[in-house]
Amino acid sequence: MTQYFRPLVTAAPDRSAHSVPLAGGGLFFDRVQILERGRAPEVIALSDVPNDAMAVLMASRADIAGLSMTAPKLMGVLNVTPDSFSDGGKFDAREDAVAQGLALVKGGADILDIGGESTRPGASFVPADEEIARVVPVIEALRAAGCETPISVDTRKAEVAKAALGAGASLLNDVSALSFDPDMAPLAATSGAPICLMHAQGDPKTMQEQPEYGDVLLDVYDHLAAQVDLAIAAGIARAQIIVDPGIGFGKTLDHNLALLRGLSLFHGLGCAVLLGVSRKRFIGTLSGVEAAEARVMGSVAIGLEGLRQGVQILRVHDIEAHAQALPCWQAVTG
Ligand code: HH2
Repeated sequence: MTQYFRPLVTAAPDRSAHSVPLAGGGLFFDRVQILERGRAPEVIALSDVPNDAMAVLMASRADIAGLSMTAPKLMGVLNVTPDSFSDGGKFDAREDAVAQGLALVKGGADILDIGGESTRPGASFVPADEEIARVVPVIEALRAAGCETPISVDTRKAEVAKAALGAGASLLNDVSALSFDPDMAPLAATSGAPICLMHAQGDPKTMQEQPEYGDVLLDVYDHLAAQVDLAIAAGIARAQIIVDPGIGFGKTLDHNLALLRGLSLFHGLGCAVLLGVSRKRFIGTLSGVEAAEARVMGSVAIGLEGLRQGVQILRVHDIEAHAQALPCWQAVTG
């Protein structure tokens, strides 16, 4: 039976003499939880972890789009769609989108993630030409306005990704983890652009109908491991791959919570880890806050738990709240 090794992360003030850095960053671990299907988790000492697993957990992650992964980075969300679940229709006029992009950068975004197709539960498919017409002019206008922040394009389609890279984007964010468009992997390989592979079960249209897993944490991990292997086989360097458990994408509340509780497992894939919880439905369920844009405090709380488990990139809508929380959290844990 496959064994999985989840580092139990400690912040610097709590580290013991035999702790080691997690992924070459500012967090540490001195124990590991072994997970196995059908068995209760067990905590073991580092000396009992196989050398190859230790090496992956400890190795520094490469810079992504020129950004060091040794300290957390904030990715600001800019949806240029009429129907995104939290900001749909707010930025679909080009000048509003550009103003919001610049405001996100001013507010502290290290990366902008621009999307032209909503992937919220129940969302409909957007043809590539329409998606291109939404995102490309905004990327061009941001670059023309002097914005130098790395731009990621949130798309499942190679045609859109290619047009966005041509317009000045430098990262790809594929919520289908290469399973939607067979041309995405070769595009990422030839362009050399970093790519985020996000786990989703099913298509946005139907994914929340009845998501099912044997063991959600291990199933999502296995799927991402397989997609990382596929990406590497297509010529994408592991150093350019970011992994993301895909909170809310074909997951119930319990699935989301299990993934968040076990998040540090994903460092075992040897890639930077991205987390997107911002304003999501489950935060509304947990807090009783119905309006997506009012779920700021819940988003920050769960985002900080992601950072505590060593997530390198946090994808957020409310940049100012997170940009305020981050240095405070770093000061008390660093
Ligand atoms: N979540 C959304 C969209 N893209 N990409 C990654 N890597 N991780 C995520 O968690 C993620 C994502 C959904 O949020 P949003 O973009 O605000 O909504 P919509 O899909 O309705 O545009």
